[in-house]
Amino acid sequence: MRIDAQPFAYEFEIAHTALVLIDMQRDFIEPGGFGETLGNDVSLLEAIVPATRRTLQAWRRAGGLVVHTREAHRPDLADCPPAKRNRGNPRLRIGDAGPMGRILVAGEPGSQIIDALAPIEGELVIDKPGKGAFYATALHETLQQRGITHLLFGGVTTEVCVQTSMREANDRGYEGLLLEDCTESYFPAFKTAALEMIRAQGAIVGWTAPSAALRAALGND
Ligand code: C5J
Repeated sequence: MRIDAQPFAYEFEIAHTALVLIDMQRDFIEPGGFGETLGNDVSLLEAIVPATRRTLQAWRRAGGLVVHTREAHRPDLADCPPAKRNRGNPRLRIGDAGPMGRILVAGEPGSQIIDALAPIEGELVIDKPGKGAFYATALHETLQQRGITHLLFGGVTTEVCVQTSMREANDRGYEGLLLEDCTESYFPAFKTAALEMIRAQGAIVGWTAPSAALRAALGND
């Protein structure tokens, strides 16, 4: 299959490709979670939900593997370095009790994937303690076991967890493409810059394309 992408066409086979949705969890997208405690306007991120849902549904119909990640720490915070917990001056820190339970802690309401994109049976859900999806997780081994070589990325935030995960994937030999309207930042200028960085220099990190280009290739929208 071939997608019109930047900086040039992206080719993939569904059987060897996974859709990876990064951290589409309540803590980032809904008021009262981690994103808002850092002082961000979370409504910006909600805007990508319809396109992401439509793309997820098309990918499911095509029979492709889906991976959902969540930035979530163990309840005892043993996997949260003090440098991460103590940095800055947020209203609530990781592990503190907020309106959606303990901030960025696995199993709390805030760590759940939003209802519109909730995982279904057979999809992988990876809790990650870092920004990158490959750090301190079994994601690489799991993808290798399934013969996955290509990754289609969406999720939040573009320049933090999404870009970090794409760079980690690139270093591990995956061919990655970021779905432009299925990712967002609290800072629109950072999203624009991240997309440009990813595809610059002949796709130095990977490709970018609108999700409609993927759905057109799948032909099942
Ligand atoms: C952040 C993320 N922004 N999922 N996490 O802290 O991008």
